[in-house]
Amino acid sequence: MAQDSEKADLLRNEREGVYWQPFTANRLLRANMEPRTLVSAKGAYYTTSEGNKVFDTLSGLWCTPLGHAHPRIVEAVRKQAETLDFAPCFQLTHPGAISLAERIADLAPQGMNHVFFANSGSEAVDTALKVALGYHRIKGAGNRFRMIGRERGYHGVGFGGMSVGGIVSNRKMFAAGMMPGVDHLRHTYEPRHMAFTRGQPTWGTHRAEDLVRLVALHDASTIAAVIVEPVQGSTGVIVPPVGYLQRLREICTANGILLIFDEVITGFGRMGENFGAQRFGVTPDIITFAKAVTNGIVPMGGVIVTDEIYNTFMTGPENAIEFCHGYTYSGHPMAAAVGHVVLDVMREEGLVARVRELEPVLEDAVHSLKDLDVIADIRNIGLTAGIDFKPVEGKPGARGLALFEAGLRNGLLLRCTGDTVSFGPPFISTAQELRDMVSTLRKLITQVG
Ligand code: PXG
Ligand code: PLP
Repeated sequence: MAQDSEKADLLRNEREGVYWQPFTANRLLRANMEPRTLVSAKGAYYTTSEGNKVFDTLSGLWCTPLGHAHPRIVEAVRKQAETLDFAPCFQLTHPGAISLAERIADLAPQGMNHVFFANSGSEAVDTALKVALGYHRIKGAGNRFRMIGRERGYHGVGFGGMSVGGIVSNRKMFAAGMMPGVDHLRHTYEPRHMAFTRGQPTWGTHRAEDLVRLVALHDASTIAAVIVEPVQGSTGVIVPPVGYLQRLREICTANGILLIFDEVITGFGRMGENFGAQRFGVTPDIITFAKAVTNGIVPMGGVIVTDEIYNTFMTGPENAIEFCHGYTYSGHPMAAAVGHVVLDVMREEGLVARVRELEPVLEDAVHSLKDLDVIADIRNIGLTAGIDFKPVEGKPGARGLALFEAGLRNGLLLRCTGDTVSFGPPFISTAQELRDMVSTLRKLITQVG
């Protein structure tokens, strides 16, 4: 009885909008609490309040590659809560954060040996931008203040990440709060040149030359950093053209500009390597990470920087704080404990190698939908894929929404943004589950039209 009334209260609160939900059409959600309420999760599946078991096609929001309720993680959370549940990280530390930083540095490209912790991708990005500004200032180049982002980029919702981001709907309402001096590269997605490409497109490498133009326009001496996602995740899996990231690296190096890879989605195995940097063979100066580092169970994010950047900060009086930046929860003991187990499980179960094995399975599965008239493009890399649907005439987004709702009642939790569906299934998925995911989607498409 008590439980029933509790449930009724919850539903009423939701309907009244007490809980203002992020990136959500709140009124639409409140009118459709069923089937959109998730009540439990195990392995690669969620259960909805209607009792439907749905396959987690995006690993939560790209963050739970090991699946849900992993017994080792559950145990680590319990144990850490009993031992050291919180430790201040300003002028103090604890063993878990130090050793996790070391393990993360070991996974990163050579020469990137220093880790600063935050609690989300947005905080990681803001941290990275501040590292870039501080680095140049210490070097006596404080006039290097410009940041270069990219159209269609997503770097979270902090003022910094929003400013370098390239999604207009996330920017226009807050235009007055943009960081000064930010410019953008064009994105590389041109479907007429690359539709239905498997892996990296060969068209678009020349778009890296945009950076040469921006350097000519603003002068290198005013530019601090370039920030890009190796693969643009949020805008529907936009894969970098062959050689594109290499060319950005060359131009940055030639002009003393720092290169930041935002690896919040591509980090920790999603590309079949520890980081996208290794998959694409390009070493940036700064990597941002979040999400999978703790399997999404306890929030954590951070940045990895080169020895050169770290050593530049470690100057001045020995008792001075070198970087006046940090969060109450930086290196949180609960997150650090979970991070350790996640890295243990990834190594012991060979999950990064498993991504490499599953990549062709997902690739073949998604591209098998090519015959469907309603599909405009299919793309994939690592354990990610994006499918664009042709919009219903006069109703952009309607097809995506219909697929999403149908999925929830037919075994699939789909991530639909507009008429694009993105896939980032758990690394623990079986090949059969990936094939079933796509054959269920085919049925949904037929059903929804
Ligand atoms: N950078 C990148 C590259 C991201 O993908 C962030 C920063 C921000 O992270 P936080 O933890 O502050 O949200 C992200 C987050 C989606 C989706 O459906 C993607 C993200 C978040 C939520 C949904 O693609 N990316
Ligand atoms: N606002 C106030 C009033 C604070 O005291 C603090 C931290 O002490 C913050 C914001 C920042 O919070 P966090 O460190 O969790 O990012």
